[in-house]
Amino acid sequence: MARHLITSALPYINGIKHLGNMVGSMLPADVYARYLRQRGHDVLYICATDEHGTPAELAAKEQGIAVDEFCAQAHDAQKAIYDGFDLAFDYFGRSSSPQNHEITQEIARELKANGFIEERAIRQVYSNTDGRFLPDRYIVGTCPHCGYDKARGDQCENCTRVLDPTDLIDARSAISGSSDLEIRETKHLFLLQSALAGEVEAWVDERADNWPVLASSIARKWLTEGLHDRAITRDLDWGVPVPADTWPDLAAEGKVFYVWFDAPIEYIGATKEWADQDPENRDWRSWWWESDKDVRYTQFMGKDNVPFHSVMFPATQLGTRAPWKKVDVIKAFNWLNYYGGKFSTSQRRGVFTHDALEVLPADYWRYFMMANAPESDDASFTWEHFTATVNKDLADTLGNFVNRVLSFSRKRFGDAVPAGGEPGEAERVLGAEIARLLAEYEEHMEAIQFRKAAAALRALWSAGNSYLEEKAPWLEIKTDQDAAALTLRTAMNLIHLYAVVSEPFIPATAAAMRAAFDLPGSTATWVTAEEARTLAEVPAGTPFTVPPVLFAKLTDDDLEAYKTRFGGAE
Ligand code: B3M
Ligand code: ZN
Repeated sequence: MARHLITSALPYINGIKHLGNMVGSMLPADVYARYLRQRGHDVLYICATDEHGTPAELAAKEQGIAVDEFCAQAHDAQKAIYDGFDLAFDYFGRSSSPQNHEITQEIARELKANGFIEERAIRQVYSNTDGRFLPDRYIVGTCPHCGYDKARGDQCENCTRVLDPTDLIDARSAISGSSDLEIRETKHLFLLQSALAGEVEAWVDERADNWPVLASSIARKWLTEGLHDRAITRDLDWGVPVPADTWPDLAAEGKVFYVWFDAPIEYIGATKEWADQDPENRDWRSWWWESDKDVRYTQFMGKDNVPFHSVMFPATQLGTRAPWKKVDVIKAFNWLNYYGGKFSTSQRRGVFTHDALEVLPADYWRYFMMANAPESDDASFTWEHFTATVNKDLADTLGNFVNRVLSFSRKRFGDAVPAGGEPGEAERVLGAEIARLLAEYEEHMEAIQFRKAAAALRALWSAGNSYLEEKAPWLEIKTDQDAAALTLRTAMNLIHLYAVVSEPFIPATAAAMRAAFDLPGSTATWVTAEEARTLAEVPAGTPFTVPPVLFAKLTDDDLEAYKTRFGGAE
């Protein structure tokens, strides 16, 4: 069994994330990690809050608290929400950790020793009104490439191009809105990406063919545009300080590393945080050393993050000349829109993760989001689509099946799986269909194709319904008790199979389904093709209980209430 290192893009510390953030990073990573664990692989799923940079500084200022205190609180608030979504991280760290400081500084020293970091005097935007240099996110203006008028100094979120603040047309301060800006000279560290371009390109060529096309096309586009040297320090109070032993003058000026320099390094930093809190995890480097050929590293992220992960972070890693493990597969996502427009954190448009959990339990969201993941294209969230999907797939196809089978059997045969009857042609056909669909489901999960995997899972649920309708145990029971018992026992075996294989998508419901059967000693975490064909893992006589309704059916009134509460549907 392989070892799988999995990371999802680090949620920025500032503000609660919306469903669009969740669907493109943490949730799919969790679904994949759960699946691989169930298949018996050794999985390490690492994530963290991305805590440095200006937005954190400003948010703290606004709340009148110190920035470290702000980050500690915001980290806990985000972590609580992710627990609510049942995200089973092996570790959820913080990019402001001492471990990340140490590793980031070490990597910078190595890059310098290898000639890939250089000190340069640059002319930078200074805001007279704000009395400070303006780091890139705090300059806004018009994108020179696509004309979008709210482009930030580091990246245009419309065309995803990476920018330099001085590229912007009609630049203004995002803090004060002032355009009283001037250019002043100051020294910064530059990562000489141009010197690493050939190596990065060779590295991308070697593996990008195995990446889903969204990620490989963005990486290639970026390489074609050319790799430029980039400033990797900023004039901020909050961040990983430039190490004084290596750059005493810049350290004295209080320069810190640019947030996008230390954030990907936190994937490594958080692994060390994980190791430091438990002596059992001390071999953390074995997850990150290239010589450990059995580790397969998969990253999950929204498409705007791809350039940093496919090119900039690999350049950083390559430039150290240390054998850092580099990503094997980048799984990227398009945007999830809200009624055709963007989810927006600043305008509070859309559904935010804490509100989502207030409305309905995690599994409703997890299933809907993954079944409609923006994999090949942007996708749109609407409450109409959400409620229709919940009602059809979760309430009718899965939930109703489970409750109907278990309640009916209890009423007619009591609290144990009924005995009687011998599997016949209908069960043989069903078993073959279940085995075929299970193989399909596995294939899509291995390929990290969530929409297709969810469709296969839904087909597994539907197959149970078709079988039940065809056999109609409520009619069989009138003439042939054994026939009805066979049908119900087979259906209960399906429920148990659903409990096992649905876990990556709907872990809480899966646990409830599994707990319905009193099967001591049943530790299997997956279903073999043979078990799928025979559907006999839950033998006659197994005691069971009827779980409470698994998924509530959402009414027209619910739909209206959601639309009123969340708006944006006009
Ligand atoms: N924090 C995503 C963002 O804030 C960014 C991801 C970092 S992954 C190393 O846009
Ligand atoms: Zn643009």
